[in-house]
Amino acid sequence: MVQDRAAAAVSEARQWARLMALAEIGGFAAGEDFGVNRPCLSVGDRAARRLMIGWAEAIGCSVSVDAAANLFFRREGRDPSLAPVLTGSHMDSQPEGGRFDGIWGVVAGLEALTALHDAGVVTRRAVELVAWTNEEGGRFRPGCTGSMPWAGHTALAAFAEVLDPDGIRYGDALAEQLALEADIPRRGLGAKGGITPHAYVEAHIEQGPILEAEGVDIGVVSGIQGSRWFTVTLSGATAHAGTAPLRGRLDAVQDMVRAVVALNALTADPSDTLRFTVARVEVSPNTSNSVANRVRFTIDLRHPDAAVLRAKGDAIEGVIRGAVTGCAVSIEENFHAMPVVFDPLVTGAVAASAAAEGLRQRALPSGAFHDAQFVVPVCPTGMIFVPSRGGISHNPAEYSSPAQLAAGARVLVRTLVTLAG
Ligand code: HGY
Ligand code: MN
Ligand code: MN
Repeated sequence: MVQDRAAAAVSEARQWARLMALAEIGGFAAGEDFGVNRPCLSVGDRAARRLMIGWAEAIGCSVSVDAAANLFFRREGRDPSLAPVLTGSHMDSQPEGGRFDGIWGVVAGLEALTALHDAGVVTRRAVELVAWTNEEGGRFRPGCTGSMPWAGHTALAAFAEVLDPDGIRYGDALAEQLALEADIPRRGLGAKGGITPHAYVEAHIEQGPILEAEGVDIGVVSGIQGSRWFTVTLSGATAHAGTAPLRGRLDAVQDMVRAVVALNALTADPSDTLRFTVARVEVSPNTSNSVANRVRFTIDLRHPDAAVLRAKGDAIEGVIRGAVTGCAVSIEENFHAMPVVFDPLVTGAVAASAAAEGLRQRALPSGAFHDAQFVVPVCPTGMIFVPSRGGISHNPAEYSSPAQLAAGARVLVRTLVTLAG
């Protein structure tokens, strides 16, 4: 079988060496761990992209970039008139991220293309690899600002005015990136502007504990739970911490506490299925002896059931307004990803590929969102998971072994050959 030849050409050592080379860009030691801080549209991001471009061009791939700065690598198939099969993930990391989240899926895609090249396998359909812009939403909120415009879910212009912590506009950071990559050929933005793929499969670390706990090698991902992100701004009045009576203060921190306590009650879930996180808080004037007149905090709400996600998310504003005692409230929803179910065309190919490799597999949903979530309405979509040590991610201790990642790459190349013919 052609799939066997392609899988046999996957190199565990080459894939690991590339991952470690990329981890050096923005890498930092954290105790005995090694983390990565490589924000999207940064100097480090551009250096990592150049590294990928060099490796891809060495095996004859053509390179292109679209208006959202999504970066594409294309390996021609026998019939250029056919829609390509697309694989990919993201290269940006969390500020205290690990060496595998996102970037492994891109390197695994390159490993698959390299294996096809080395094995002399030419598929019927072209195979394309994409590095999506800003999946994490760490530097610029929200995430997936590359895949959402590509999929037609949200217009690229909607993100232009988003500011990073240094006050840089997303639109300016994007323009700078595209100017510095002016030597790279352009392609139309989006499945409509470019070429609608025949299918999409994304390889990613699980970022959860299930595969490791059950001794399973490959996760055949069934779908992704829904995520909704909100930014809440409470506006009060600053005052002297020593002289202003507590009665009558418009204290934005105290009102945030009241709001979060009320939201904890709204989102309480004995089954521990719902995910509610407040993790980014900006306070001003942010001095110990002036009452805070403004607090901006984020809400990350997730659930696999669309009805629950809608009901709980829609209740947030009323709960906050009912809990605060004096501050003005403004709330903005800036990420709205409803749950998705992956297509049997892809999940079936992943399961068959894992079986052909003699690997232990199981179906499971993804707790983390991914660019794949937005590709679902465009073409048949699926994902491949490999185990994460201790289920740890978004943390320098994030780890998957060279062997686990090579098994994932062999399943990926088999899946791509099956889908591309
Ligand atoms: O937050 C997420 O789920 C993704 O890992 N960025
Ligand atoms: Mn990721
Ligand atoms: Mn992530």
